[in-house]
Amino acid sequence: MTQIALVTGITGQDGAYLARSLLNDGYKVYGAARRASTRNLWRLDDLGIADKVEIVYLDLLEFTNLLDLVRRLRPAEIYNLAAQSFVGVSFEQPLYTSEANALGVLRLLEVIRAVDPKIRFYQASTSEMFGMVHETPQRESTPFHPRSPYGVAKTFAHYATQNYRESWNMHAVSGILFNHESPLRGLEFVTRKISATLAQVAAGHDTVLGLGNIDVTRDWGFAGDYVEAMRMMVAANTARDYVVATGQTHTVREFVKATAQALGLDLAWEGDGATERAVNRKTGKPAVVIDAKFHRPAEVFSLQGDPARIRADLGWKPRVDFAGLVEMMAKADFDRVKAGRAIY
Ligand code: NAP
Ligand code: G4F
Repeated sequence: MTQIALVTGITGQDGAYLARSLLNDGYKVYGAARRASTRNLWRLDDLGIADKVEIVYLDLLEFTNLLDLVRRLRPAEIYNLAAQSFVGVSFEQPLYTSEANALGVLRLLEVIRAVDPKIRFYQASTSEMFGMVHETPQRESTPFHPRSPYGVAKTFAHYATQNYRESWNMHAVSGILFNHESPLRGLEFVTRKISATLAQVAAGHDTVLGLGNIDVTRDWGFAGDYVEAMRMMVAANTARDYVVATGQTHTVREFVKATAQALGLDLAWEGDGATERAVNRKTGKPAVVIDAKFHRPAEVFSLQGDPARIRADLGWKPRVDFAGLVEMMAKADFDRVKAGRAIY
């Protein structure tokens, strides 16, 4: 019998990779999207699966909408990837972020409890919950200390998922995923901003990359690897939460340098603090500058995950390392720029 999966956040980075993975294994995939005034399925187009996913309208703020959909589709698995996922914006829109990322998850859990508690549920938790980290590396037992409205809302959703598992015996699990990136990453996130802008500089465009704090560190992996971890958690015999990470950490500055190298850009770094910048030796023009508008009211300075538990229990491990990720993103954006294709 064909397995049915409902994937919320289908227009996002992870939605696209997860849908492809499920389709490859014969699933019927319903992709839940918010109504938009323009078609926004470019990631599904990029992976060549736009006509294979059945799009349904869903907004996490609409209880009846969620109830009707789950009643009608009767999925065996629900992956909740939908969220206001940009930490920076959550400081400007904390109420909306909480409606979607915290209460939206509770709405979905209530719907599953009412329709069929046997539906398996995946919640997209995040390393942002560790925030001002209490130990390094961070593991499942590390206390949470979120530093943004986004992190606070996701922490609520994380505990709600755990509570429904414990109260109603549901297979409801949270993946505590560290940053994962790809050529399909949104342009507002720092890695893709770097790869897209430096690809333009390398192609001779007159563009400057403005960044905030480049000393922060992140544990960056490849999104295509991380959606496999989601599926393993949902398929596991025991419902359990897992940290999903590479275990390696790098600064934003290192990401910039590695991307420049992958693109053959020769940068000369000068100055420090607010005046630090990198000049393109070929043109003598600044290619990277520090711009205070990208600083956040509260910062998560360092993240490094310990994926030991998911490796031991489920056999998951990342396939793409930092160098591979940087090269993949730089090449994809350079090819887009060279071909004159749209940069989304
Ligand atoms: P993304 O590219 O920003 O995608 C987010 C998706 O959520 C989009 O499809 C978006 O739709 C949808 N969405 C936003 N608000 C919604 C609402 N009210 N109702 C229904 N859909 C809504 O994010 P991602 O990188 O794929 O991440 C997927 C999930 O993992 C998110 O929950 C994120 O918070 C979490 N996460 C991500 C990472 C990471 O490093 N990528 C790490 C840990 C956790 P529109 O296209 O209409 O905006
Ligand atoms: O790429 P970022 O915006 O990702 P952030 O804030 O770590 O959040 C991402 O990962 C989380 C998992 O840990 C997810 F839950 C979340 O949904 C999202 O996918 O920023 C990374 C770091 C930050 O410390 C930020 O301050 O880069 C720093 N940064 C420096 N300059 C910048 C910039 N970030 C952005 N977006 N833009 C800059 O110009």
